[in-house]
Amino acid sequence: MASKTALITGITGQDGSYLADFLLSKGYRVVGMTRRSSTDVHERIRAVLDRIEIVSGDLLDQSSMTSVLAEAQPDEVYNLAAQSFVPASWSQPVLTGEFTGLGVTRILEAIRHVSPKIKFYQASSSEMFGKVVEVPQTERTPFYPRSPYGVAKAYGHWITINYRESYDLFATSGISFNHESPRRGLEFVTRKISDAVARIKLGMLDKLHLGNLEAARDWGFAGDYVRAMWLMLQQESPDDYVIATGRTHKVRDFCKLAFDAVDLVWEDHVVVDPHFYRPAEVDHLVGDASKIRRVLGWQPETSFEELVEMMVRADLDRLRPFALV
Ligand code: NAP
Ligand code: G4F
Repeated sequence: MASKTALITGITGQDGSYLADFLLSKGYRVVGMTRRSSTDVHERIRAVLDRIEIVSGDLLDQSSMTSVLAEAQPDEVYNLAAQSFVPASWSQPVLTGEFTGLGVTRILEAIRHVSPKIKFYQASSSEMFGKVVEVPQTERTPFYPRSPYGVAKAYGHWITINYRESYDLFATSGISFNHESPRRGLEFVTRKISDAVARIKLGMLDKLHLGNLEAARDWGFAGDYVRAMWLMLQQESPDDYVIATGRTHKVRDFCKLAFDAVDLVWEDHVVVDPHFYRPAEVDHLVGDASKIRRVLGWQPETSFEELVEMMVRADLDRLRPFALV
């Protein structure tokens, strides 16, 4: 059987890089869409650059989305591109709506016109649950987003369902809870902590400034989550799934484990800094992934404790050559 072709938007991001690794291991032809940049943005996909194809496109540009699909001729499209950092969505709310919300419609329109047979995955987010109305959150839990990002994701989620119902597209939406890795952006709290812990251990830093330590998240490993995305597109019919571990921890728990991993006491180094508080917070997320477990047989393979350890070790290894001691 000829190998399948997958187009990944957001291939330079955390999830895009893990998904590219995963699909290559499955024998896919992988095409990654990137936007124009004056600097090198391929750091996370450097190891596979010679095995994938890169095409130029931008979620803001309808004609580029159509050209990318016509050129790549994919069987599957994974839409992972977005302005994904929640605080930036308050400073750039309109742009976040354009990228993270309307960008989804642009891709769906391109699919409709170029090849309606394409299977489509939309990266929806547990941020849509926001000020949660029930615990744990399932595919049926109503949304109450608390940031322009969450609102834009809710739009992307519903337009995906709408195109499935209006045009009979194979359009699916994975409602992912937070997932992290050594490839996570440094601005997100888990990687900010693991990076700082490594720097403190190596004598390069003394204090770590954080915001709300009481916020609770259902944190999993990104490598496990891209497998769920792929499974969703291997089914006979499209559906939406919560992707989560079902366990929740506070930011302070992550701190404690990360500092423990290098025999440091977190209270000696963490400073609470109101600068990092958000205009509206999402206090407590925990997902109920029983549907994806039951229907697709997916479950996470990496525990919270293993994830923290993996991230701290990776940052120590990365930073050790730069340490003076
Ligand atoms: P990420 O590391 O921030 O990656 C975002 C990607 O989107 C980057 O490749 C970025 O390209 C690209 N991008 C941004 N704006 C674009 C535009 N206008 N045109 C084309 N590409 C653009 O995010 P991630 O953690 O991998 O998350 C992947 C997706 O899952 C995102 O949609 C995110 O919102 C969603 N999600 C993530 C989580 C999570 O916990 N990680 C949970 C739920 C949902 P550049 O390299 O050029 O910036
Ligand atoms: O790591 P975060 O920035 O992730 P957040 O806001 O939960 O969003 C991530 O997960 C979503 C899924 O639910 C994705 F859709 C989204 O794209 C992104 O990947 O913050 C986590 C928590 C927040 O409650 C925040 O207030 O950590 C708290 N926090 C405390 N101090 C901090 C900090 N967050 C950041 N980024 N930096 C801090 O210093």
